[in-house]
Amino acid sequence: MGIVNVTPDSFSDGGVHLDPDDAVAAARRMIEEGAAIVDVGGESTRPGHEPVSLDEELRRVVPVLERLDGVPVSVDTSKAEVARRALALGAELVNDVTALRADPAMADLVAESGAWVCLMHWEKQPDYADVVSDVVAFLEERLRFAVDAGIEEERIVLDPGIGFGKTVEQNFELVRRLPELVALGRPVLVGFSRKSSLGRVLGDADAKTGPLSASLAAAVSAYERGATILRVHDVRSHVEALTVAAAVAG
Ligand code: HH2
Repeated sequence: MGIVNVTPDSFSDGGVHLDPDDAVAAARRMIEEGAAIVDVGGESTRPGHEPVSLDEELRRVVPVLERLDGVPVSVDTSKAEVARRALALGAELVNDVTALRADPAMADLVAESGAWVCLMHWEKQPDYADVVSDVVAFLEERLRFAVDAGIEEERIVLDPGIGFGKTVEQNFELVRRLPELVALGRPVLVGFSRKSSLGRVLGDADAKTGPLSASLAAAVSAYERGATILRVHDVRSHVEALTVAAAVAG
């Protein structure tokens, strides 16, 4: 999954794709480089981000989606109205980092549209007994909620939410013990690309991002532990690394 942030303030690529033409070109290039889908988002979720109004999020995302006809698209949003417009323009997956908790209209919209949905773990004030068990319990609960709302279980993807309210050690433990999430029986998405825990484990205690080399190692580690979707900025390098990892796995 290639990341197309149409935002001025995303943590690693803020402002890069703010112009719709640049975002569309980046998305098409990612597909050419081997991405199965591109994730288009108009609101940053990095720590301390500015909330974005509905109008502003639509203004950023809609012109991009209008020009991505025929490209497999996921929309990174927590707002049902943004998701509704994106689905009408052909998006196939709703990537909701709040796991259907921010907008009460989101679950019904996804159910009625028949789209895929990604449910991500994010506790704003975490108090983990055991981070992995707590993430598993949360995702199990959101999975049940989604199915009860009428979303087909076969259309649901789960995500541990790397970097969302977790320490460096907790982020790595989630990947180390990814099989406990995979055991829930749904595809697991991991988004470790460029995240600050990578820079921090390399020795920079104040890192805001991590380098490509570290992103590749995290993606391959997650793949080897059962992740099926890797959300990444640098598509070509990840496709190459994962192709080799897959060849080794046989
Ligand atoms: N991470 C980010 C945003 N959306 N969605 C899912 N499902 N999983 C993730 O790990 C995830 C996500 C944050 O990364 P990025 O999009 O690069 O930055 P920002 O939120 O600052 O736009």
